[in-house]
Amino acid sequence: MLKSQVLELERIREDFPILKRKVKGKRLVYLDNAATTQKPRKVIDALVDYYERYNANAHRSLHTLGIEATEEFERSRRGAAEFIHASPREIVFTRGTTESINLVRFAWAEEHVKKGDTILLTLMEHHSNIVPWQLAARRKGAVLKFIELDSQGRLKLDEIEEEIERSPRIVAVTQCSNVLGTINDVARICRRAGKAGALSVVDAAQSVPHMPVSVDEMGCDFLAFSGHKMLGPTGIGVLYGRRALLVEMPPFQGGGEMIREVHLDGAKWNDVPYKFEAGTADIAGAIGLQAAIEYLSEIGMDKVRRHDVELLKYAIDVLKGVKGLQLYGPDRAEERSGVVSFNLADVHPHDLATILDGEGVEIRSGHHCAQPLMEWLRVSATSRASFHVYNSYDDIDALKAGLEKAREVFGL
Ligand code: C6P
Repeated sequence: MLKSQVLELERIREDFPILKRKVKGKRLVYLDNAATTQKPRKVIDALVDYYERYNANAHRSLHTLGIEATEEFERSRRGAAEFIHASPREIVFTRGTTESINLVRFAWAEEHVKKGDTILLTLMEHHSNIVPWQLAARRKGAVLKFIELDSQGRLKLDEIEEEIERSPRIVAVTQCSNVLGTINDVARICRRAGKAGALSVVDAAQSVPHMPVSVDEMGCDFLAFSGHKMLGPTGIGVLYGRRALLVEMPPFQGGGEMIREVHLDGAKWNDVPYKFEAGTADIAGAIGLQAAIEYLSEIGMDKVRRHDVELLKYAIDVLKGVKGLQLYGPDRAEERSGVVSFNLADVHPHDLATILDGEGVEIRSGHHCAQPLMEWLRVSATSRASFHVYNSYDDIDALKAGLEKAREVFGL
């Protein structure tokens, strides 16, 4: 086995029970981490421990179990805040990136976007960072503008800066593309947006799980990410929001816990962040997310990033050696996060994914919820392999072997 020069892979792989299973009689080679990651024992144990020992609602009951559940839930909020260098009061728990962005659309854009305003996006956005803005624009009579990419799928920075000078209302941009892997200089974009009086919204679904992220350094107004892409459970995510903005925003949903008092003729809102957390939260999810954050922090996000780059370099090299394979995204591993998208001649990505599955290699095929980007690439779909801390060079070799098998099957 080619060992990682950054991580103790054998030890890490031991932490993930699922990696012991077989797929179609073959070793599981899980390369669909951009869709969702696998979970370490520490996360699974944290979920079981909550349900077995102190299951209760948070912020409601004053009994022992209720107090313990509340303490752990709030410890998770502090953990998430520390992880991205924010204050716990700026951390709103949501169901994930999608809900986080929709929260900004309903609670901020609904009040502030006016007829004729521009909402600036890029061609590499996930549908979660397009459709909410389409809905807002339609309702308010605003206009969407999409920044172009260069031939390697990198954002045209000059173009985005020029557009920002024209004072858009919102600049919503992904930190890393889930298809191309491209990493965007969001700090520079947010700084420019701030100067031009535009709101900056960063989709960090593919960055927070893979590299150190500091909202403090980035200077964004809002940042969204999902627990399940960073070794945590599904159903939990985070919206970071600058405190002053959260304080002045109206609630997103109405219900229990988001109020201070309710009378027949009206209600007063709770403090932030609780004002945005109506109803019983995903308490187990938040506790599981905290375990994932601790797990990643023990490894160190610098190392997670270096491991990604190491795998990317190898993958780009290996995949370039597969005849008929077209790779998308920046050439340099340093310019992308742990994602490689490709097409093999005219083989449909779903057929390719099925053949690879037969070899135990799990990749994603399709439009990856980024259809405008597919249109720009002039394809209907791609195949995509994506990495995380437990992936090794061996996994990439298995991907290459599967691709060679596909070439044989399709007579290429
Ligand atoms: N991308 C993928 O396979 P949710 O579903 O809310 O946790 O995350 C949405 C989302 C938003 N932005 C980006 C950049 C994303 O990659 C995703 C999720 C998955 O690429 C599922 S479509």
